[in-house]
Amino acid sequence: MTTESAITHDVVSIKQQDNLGIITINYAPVNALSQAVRQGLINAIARLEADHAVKAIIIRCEGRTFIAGADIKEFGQPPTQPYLPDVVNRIEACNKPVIASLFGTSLGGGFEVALACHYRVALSKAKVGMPEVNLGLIPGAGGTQRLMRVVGPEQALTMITSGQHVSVSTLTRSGLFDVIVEGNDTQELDAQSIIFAEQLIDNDNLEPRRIGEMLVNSDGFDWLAAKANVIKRARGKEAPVAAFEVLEQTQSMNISDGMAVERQRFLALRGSPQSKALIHAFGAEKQTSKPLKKINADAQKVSLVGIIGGGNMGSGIATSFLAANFTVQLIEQSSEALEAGLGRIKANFVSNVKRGRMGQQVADTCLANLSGSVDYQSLSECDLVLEAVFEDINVKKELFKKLTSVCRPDTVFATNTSYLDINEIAASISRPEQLVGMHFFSPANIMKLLEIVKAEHTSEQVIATAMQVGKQLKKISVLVGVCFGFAGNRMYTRYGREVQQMLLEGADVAQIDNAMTSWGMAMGPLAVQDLSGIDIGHNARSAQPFPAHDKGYFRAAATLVEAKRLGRKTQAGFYQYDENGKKHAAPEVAELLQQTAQKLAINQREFSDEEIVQRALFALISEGLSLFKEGIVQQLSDIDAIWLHGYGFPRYKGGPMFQAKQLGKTAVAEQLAQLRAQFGQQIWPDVDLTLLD
Ligand code: 3H9
Repeated sequence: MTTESAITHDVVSIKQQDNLGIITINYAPVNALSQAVRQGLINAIARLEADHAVKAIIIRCEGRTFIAGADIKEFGQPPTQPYLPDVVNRIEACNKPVIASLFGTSLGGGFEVALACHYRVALSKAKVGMPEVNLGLIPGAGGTQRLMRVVGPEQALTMITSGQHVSVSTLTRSGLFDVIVEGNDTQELDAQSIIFAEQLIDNDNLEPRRIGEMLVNSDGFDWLAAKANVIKRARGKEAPVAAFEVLEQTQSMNISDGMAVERQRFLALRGSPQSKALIHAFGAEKQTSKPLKKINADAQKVSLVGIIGGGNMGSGIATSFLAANFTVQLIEQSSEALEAGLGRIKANFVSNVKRGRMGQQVADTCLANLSGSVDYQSLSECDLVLEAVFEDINVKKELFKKLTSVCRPDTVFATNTSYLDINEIAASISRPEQLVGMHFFSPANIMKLLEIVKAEHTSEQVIATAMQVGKQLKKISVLVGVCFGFAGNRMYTRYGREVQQMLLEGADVAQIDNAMTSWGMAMGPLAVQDLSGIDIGHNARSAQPFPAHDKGYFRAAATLVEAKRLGRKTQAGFYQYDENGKKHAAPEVAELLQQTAQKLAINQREFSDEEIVQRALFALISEGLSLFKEGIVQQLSDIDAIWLHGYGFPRYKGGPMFQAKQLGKTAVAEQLAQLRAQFGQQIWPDVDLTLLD
């Protein structure tokens, strides 16, 4: 006969089932280790330990996951008792066997709790990991110590310094799990956890097995080589290097000394600028799905998607949709172009499989949802039709006119334009409320950023639908308004303009790129120009005369285009490229730029790296503040999310607007005033600095 009793607290409850004590954490959304959860765990362990009827204890969670880590919401505040290291030590010290029941994602502090338990039962589809480095931290509650004891320093280092979530099914031989339950069924997990606990009791195997009492086996591990590797991969991030140092320093220590070293490093990192920036980045991403002006409509259901244009962009977008299980109808102008487009999509899936992004079976299932046609009529039943054709406003107007006659009245129309005026396109069709911008970034199947562009008449329901689709595509979807370049490219233009100006003022090509990459940008701005083709932006700009107020405006690019140096494709741009594509300095570029500077009466001088970074960063800050003021973005953090995911801004610097806030209103005001005095109001306009409050 089964006897049961239960005590329910807010977030941690205890149920007694025969001689088992079952602790349940129920703290939505991800059972993070808030103060209440930590206190609840301590109380529950103490209570069950004191209860003579209880022989073994299970820690399990309700909801979508086992504990996903420390509560990030508490990170801005001073630590409160009970501290997590004390909680995990209390669990490990328990004199009855404690079993963790793992599903979902057991991350950071959650994984540390699991490692402090004496046994672990996990679903094979569950994931575990120490993602603290992604927040500029190292594990701070024994994670470095206990993980290293179980899996050895090599695997512990890989997991801790990469921050990756690792599937339990790939860790079957790691020694981390005592039972792996196939699949993803949490009821089955509960049942198997109970069976495992009962077996311990039946076999009188009640002596807790503590990881903290194990020794670290570092035999044959090359710490020196590992260090070089960690530093190389860290690319300026402090936390992975700190994690390495803690592991190396503590490998022979007992658990309590090791945890003391770990804790000290954890606390030092907790207040660091990098950690603050990374925590901000995490929040900024989550915030993109919560625009300040609430969207007052429900999303329409989208499953059949038409994509017009199978070039690089269109095929990348189609790949993205297929990978998210949408059905895609690709449209091209001719059967040859269609074949080529379908071929590109298939090649993307081949690459996905080759790079381990998905298995062959999943790729095949996705591709089974792809078809193509040269006939627009085949789009008649689509829920969403997205165009990725040539950037010509008249072509796009014609296209949407055709779509309004072919598609259902409720079909959502999306344009992937990067710069064109969506209001103008919308005004030319009979259903302007159905048109939205969905601006993907190239390669669209890889880049996480998606700008959802709300035009003047776009309906709330269409916005809700586009945002929902973005979420299904697993993109960082940011709602923006219409202006030239929307949020990201408008700022990118301003950034590029500043770099161009500095070139004319005498800053060296390689110096600019090196200064920016050393600061953390993924690529130098001029190497990017060479890659994308200097003529592309130049041709787009040449529809307008050079602005009278801005004599340096993209003149460096114009100079190079005149000299037929178009970038990598001509093996000559801001750099020279050899036949293997290797980049070299091009002294003639400096001469060409010097001549242009002379013609424009711009004096050349030397620059420091610091000045280069400052000018580029302040250009972004200034434009970002204007965008926010104009309402193109609804929250400053959206700009950061855009720059982190679309333009290679270093995540550990948080984004341009985070940088502005860190510098503070006064410092930003001073810098902008200086630049305004030097270059004029039109280039460095007044901005509303109260927006930084
Ligand atoms: C740590 O543990 C330090 C310790 O070593 C030492 C301490 C002493 N806290 O991403 P989603 C929220 S460091 C609070 O949309 P998904 C999130 O904001 C921590 N809240 O869902 C969102 O809220 P909202 C180590 C959290 O299914 C909601 O949950 N842990 C936390 O795509 C859903 O999130 C991490 O770094 C948290 N820790 O992904 C884990 N985590 O709905 C970071 C999430 O209001 N989290 N939320 O917007 C993740 O990687 C993903 O959120 C997760 C779920 C995989 C868990």
